[in-house]
Amino acid sequence: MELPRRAAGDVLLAPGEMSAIRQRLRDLAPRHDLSTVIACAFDHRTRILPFIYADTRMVPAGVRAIGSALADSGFGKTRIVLQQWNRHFDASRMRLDGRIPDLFLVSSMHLHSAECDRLIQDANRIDPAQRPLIVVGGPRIIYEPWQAFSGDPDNPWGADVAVTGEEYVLLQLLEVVLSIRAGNEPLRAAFLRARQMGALDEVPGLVYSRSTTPEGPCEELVDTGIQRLLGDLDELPSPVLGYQLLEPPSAAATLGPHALPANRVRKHCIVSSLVLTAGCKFRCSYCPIPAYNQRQHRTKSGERVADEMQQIAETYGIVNFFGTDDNFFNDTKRTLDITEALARRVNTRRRPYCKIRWATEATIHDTLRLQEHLPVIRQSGLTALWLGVEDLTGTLVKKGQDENKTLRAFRALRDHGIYPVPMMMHYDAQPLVTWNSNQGLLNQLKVLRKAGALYTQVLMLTPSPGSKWYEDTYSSGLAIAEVNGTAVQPHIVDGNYVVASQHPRPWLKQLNLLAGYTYFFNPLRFLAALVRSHSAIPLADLETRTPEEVARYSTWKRFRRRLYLKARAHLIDAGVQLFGMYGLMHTYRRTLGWAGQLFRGGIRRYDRVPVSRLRLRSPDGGPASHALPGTPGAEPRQELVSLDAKPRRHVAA
Ligand code: B12
Ligand code: SF4
Repeated sequence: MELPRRAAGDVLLAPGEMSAIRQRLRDLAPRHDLSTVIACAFDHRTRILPFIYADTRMVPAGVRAIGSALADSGFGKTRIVLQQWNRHFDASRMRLDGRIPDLFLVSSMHLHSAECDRLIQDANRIDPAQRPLIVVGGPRIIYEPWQAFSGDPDNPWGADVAVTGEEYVLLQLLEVVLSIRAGNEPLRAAFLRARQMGALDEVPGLVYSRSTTPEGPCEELVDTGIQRLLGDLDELPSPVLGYQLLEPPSAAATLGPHALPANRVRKHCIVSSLVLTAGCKFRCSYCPIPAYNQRQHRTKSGERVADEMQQIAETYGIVNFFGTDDNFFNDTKRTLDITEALARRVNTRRRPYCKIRWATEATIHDTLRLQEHLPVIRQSGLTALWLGVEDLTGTLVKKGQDENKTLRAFRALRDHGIYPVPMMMHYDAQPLVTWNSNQGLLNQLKVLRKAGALYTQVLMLTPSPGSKWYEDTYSSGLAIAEVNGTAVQPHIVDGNYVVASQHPRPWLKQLNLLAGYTYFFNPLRFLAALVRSHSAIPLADLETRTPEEVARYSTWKRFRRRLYLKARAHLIDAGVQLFGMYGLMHTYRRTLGWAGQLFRGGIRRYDRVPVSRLRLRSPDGGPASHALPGTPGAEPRQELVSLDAKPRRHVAA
């Protein structure tokens, strides 16, 4: 089920509202010496192809954005802990400036659920009188917020509130809570009062728990509805701030005295992910993105993007960027606004612009549509484009792509100096090899490699919360619940493991994924790449130093530099092959066992979508926006007799 749509005309925040709340909080902040720890949940068992390396060497934009929003609003005493870098972090022992923080925020994707739950449970071990206000958010929570609350009365744990939206929702929540907080009252106590007063119900984008006693187990969840979206992304706080808040990588369970110094950020984070645009005009049935964005396409202005890249490059020395776009080429005017602004600065050939390289995602259809603009797009520094090819024959999904169009798009990109990276999807009906057509997985990989793909990803279709197909994947019996008594755990629901298949031999599908990668990354191809490189495309050997620097070189040094740039452009292909083989070793190590499990059989499938065990309702007792069909709560609400419900004094701060 997709997320429901807000009423027409009430989808976006009023222009200027984001800037206004930031200012209002800045005014409130000096009266509240808040300290915050933001944890990014990360399950290290997920470290395999095709995301190995990108998963740990790029600070996730979500936690960085939340940290930036807090710092920008006057709450600079904030630390971002990445489990990617601090795998032994123990929330029950966290101290910031020698004290337990007031706020503990957890961000998680669905596949990192086990770690997300552990972080919340650790924080729950803190004495309730001192416990921070626990808030969860991120891609996992946006679609299934109830997962942050245990539905097991024998093992109660949970967050205080789940945020099903973006920065604005958190800031609005803070504003409400701080506006009733008395003096040095614990923040969580103020939150509990706000909850009791119904003040949270006016903040769309929250799910909070209710229980009969303040510290008792959660009995039902209240869903305040779908968030309003920020339309103009220029109103967001600068991402530069977030990098100042990172906990240095360590093996310790506790936090260090200081955040990672600016001059050491680049050592650990070589790529900076940046929000440029959000949303996509297509409606692929397996994708939750269009509904999440309420069919909106939101962007930053070109000047703003160029400023952000400049500031990050100058402050931290990071010159590689990844746009978190769903489909960067979605809208011609907006694409050109960003790329032309960047190209203008790159063309000055000044630092840091001459060094900036970036990549993002787009569709084949839109790449062809924007063909004539590829020169300026490349000038902007775009060097690689991830393309949702999925299936060359269009059997699985059609979004304006087929073999001919894909090859045309690849050619156009490469001719203009942009590496195309195909994202493929393997599915039950796709054979490994076919003899008379290009339907087979290896056939398609062969075509794409020949067309110049240096890297690829091949994922198996998996249930994706918030997508049109989500429930069907379960109710049709496609989704596997357990194999041989081993339950399908969230960390393997990432497209790299066969967890939804009606193939009579699902283990074969798992082996097909490995065969696909082995076909693409192998020693023979590495040797071939050394001789006949696919990476030596136009502009791959472009000078990244300023003309003044190069002018100072002697003729010999200039010659050596040219040689180096040419050799580097040539060797990238072989380098990617080596990297692919390294990642493949981890992929074999992790996924081969699952193929074995599937081979042994004993597969039990879901017959319906898993839903919240807890009742989920809207503030007025009606059905909740985030409830899946079958969730308790469709029935009229019975009033909870709550100790919490005792009238309390409304204390204005
Ligand atoms: C970049 C990206 C990656 C990078 C991440 C690298 C990195 N370290 O950052 C790479 C390539 C490694 C990657 C891999 C995968 N990804 Co990915 N990825 C993205 C992408 C395109 C951008 C993520 C991003 O930075 N967004 C921008 C930030 C600002 O948005 P955000 O994270 O959602 O955060 C906002 C809100 O969620 C909220 N928020 C976030 N955290 C918190 C916390 C609190 C307390 C609060 C209040 C709010 C809050 O506020 C933030 C600011 O607006 C998204 C799609 C998208 N457009 O978001 C998919 C996405 C995150 N990926 C997804 C998936 C599924 C995967 C994979 C499993 C592969 C796959 N099957 O597609 C792997 C997992 C790898 C791993 N081991 O972790 C899904 C997650 C779905 C889910 N329900 O969890 C997404 C949403 C795409 C989709 N299908 O919809 N991915
Ligand atoms: S084109 Fe990509 S982002 Fe757009 S709906 Fe399809 S899968 Fe989602």
